[in-house]
Amino acid sequence: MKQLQALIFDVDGTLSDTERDGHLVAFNKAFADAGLDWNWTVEIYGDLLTVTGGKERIKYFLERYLPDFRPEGEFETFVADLHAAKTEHYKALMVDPGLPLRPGVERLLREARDAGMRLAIATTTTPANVTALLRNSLAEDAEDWFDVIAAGDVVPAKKPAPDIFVWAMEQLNLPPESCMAIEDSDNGVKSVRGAGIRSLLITVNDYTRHQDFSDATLVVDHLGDEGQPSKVLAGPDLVNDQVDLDALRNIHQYAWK
Ligand code: XBP
Ligand code: MG
Repeated sequence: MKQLQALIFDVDGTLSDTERDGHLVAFNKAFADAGLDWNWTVEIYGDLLTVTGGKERIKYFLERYLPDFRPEGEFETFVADLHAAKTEHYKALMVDPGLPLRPGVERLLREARDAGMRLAIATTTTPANVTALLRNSLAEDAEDWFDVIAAGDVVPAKKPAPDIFVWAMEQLNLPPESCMAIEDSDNGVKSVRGAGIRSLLITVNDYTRHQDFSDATLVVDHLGDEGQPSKVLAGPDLVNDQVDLDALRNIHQYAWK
């Protein structure tokens, strides 16, 4: 049995509700700037979330909803430019109005950091988006809290492929038995399990609460914070009403027993 040495966090939907309140808003702003009359609703976006990655999501939208659409100029360039404009809007939204972290995220990160637990990120989103969220919603120096920030196109295949978690563990120089992943989606579960990580905590959100998390070690509504107890949806009970470091060490043992 290996000791738990690192926590690898997903970003979107896990650290913050960035999908609904960040990415979706930024996509629609970029479409309007480009003179496109596309308006992704919260509902349509729920379907589009089956595909991870913003560029990949735009392509999936076109295939599924506008199969006859042809941009002026080269298709890949059109998608890349639209996506770059979306990233600019996203970064601006992280500053104004900014987005809160989900309950207990800051508490757990601070506890883990103080205890010397190594921290990493594995996400499909663009690196600049991660930086913008961490700086504005956590702390000015929050990027330095993480030994590894694995993001976006650093690997060719995005979640549900395991590549981003494999890459993060290579950078950490740790095997799967020493790591726990914290995720919010079924695509995340597939990626984590494909990378050989068994220790998996899920915090659900409105987009993901009905997905299949039977492969997770523990499923909660959120991590829990002062006055906001965490509710266990599947897996072993929490001793306190929060997911703290003791709880993570316990579920790590449980996952590998
Ligand atoms: C997150 C995503 C991301 C964002 C968009 O998935 O799918 O693609 O929605 O980011 P996960 P970019 O939480 O599973 O990592 O537009 O920067 O690609
Ligand atoms: Mg996510």
